[in-house]
Amino acid sequence: MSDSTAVLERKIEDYKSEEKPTWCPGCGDFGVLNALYNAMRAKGWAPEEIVLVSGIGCSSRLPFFAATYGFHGVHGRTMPIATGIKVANPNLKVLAVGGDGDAFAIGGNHFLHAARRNLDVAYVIMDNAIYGLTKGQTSPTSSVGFVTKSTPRGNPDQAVNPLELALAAGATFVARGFSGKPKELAELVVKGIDHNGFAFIDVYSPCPTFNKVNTFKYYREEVADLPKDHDPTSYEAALRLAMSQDPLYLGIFYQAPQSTSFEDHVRSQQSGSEADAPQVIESILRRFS
Ligand SMILES: Cc1ncc(C[n+]2csc(CCOP(=O)(O)OP(=O)(O)O)c2C)c(N)n1
Ligand code: SF4
Ligand SMILES: [Mg+2]
Repeated sequence: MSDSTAVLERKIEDYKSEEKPTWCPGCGDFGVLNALYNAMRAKGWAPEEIVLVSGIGCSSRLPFFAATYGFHGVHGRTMPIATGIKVANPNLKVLAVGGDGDAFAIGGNHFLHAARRNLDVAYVIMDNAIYGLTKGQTSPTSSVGFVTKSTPRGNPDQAVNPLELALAAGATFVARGFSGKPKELAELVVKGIDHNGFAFIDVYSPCPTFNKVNTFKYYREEVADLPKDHDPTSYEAALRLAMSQDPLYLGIFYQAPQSTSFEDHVRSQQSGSEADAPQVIESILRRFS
């Protein structure tokens, strides 16, 4: 466990690995990485207590750049890996990170089930509305009409709204940040970490190399903080504000007033009678005991 002395002694440098980020100059992911360093420091966590889990993508390289444990996984499989780590060792602090393609295209199914399972993990998406690593294809969050190498005549598909998706899937903490506001983003991440259950934070994180539409300038003009009187315990208000396109709101849209996480469920089964445990939980416990 981290004690308060250690918190004071820990510096941002303690969370940086020797690997320097390989992202293009001006990539939004730098701001997210800085926000994560600050959030981990604010929590006072020792780097060796933390596991950063990712899939594949430019954004999914992030664990390399932190002095924590890391698991650079398989494209779209961030959530199963994070679930396995958390169930195997609930004492570890698990943060999941990755891209919009990783989370909502190939990983879309896992995303839905992690949300409804209420896994106690904060999941930070670097949403650049494009596939960066593979050099610029349309992603699930790209707008209709968006022209890329994969949609040279314009994207025919409706964009996924990640916040609506998370709310519909039963996520108990749903927020949006912007990598151009790393201080506010770090605060959101800390609140997501403090939430007991699945904390989803979609972050506008521009890709200046392949997405010339959703730029820092674009977001600076389009974003606004959620109204001060917004009640994050209201699911209906969260959904209404998540649907707004003008402005694009930033902040905590929804936080369920009571949230029982997947891990709580596992723990209660562990402390209760084995006979009462549903088969699936029994098998998980047996595998990791
Ligand atoms: C199973 C599998 N399918 C496809 C790929 C190719 N691939 C690698 S990254 C990627 C998309 C990356 O986009 P995103 O997740 O948004 O991350 P970004 O690079 O934009 O940060 C794709 C399609 C792969 N590595 N593995
Ligand atoms: S291609 Fe885009 S997302 Fe990838 S590192 Fe470069 S700017 Fe960032
Ligand atoms: Mg992307």
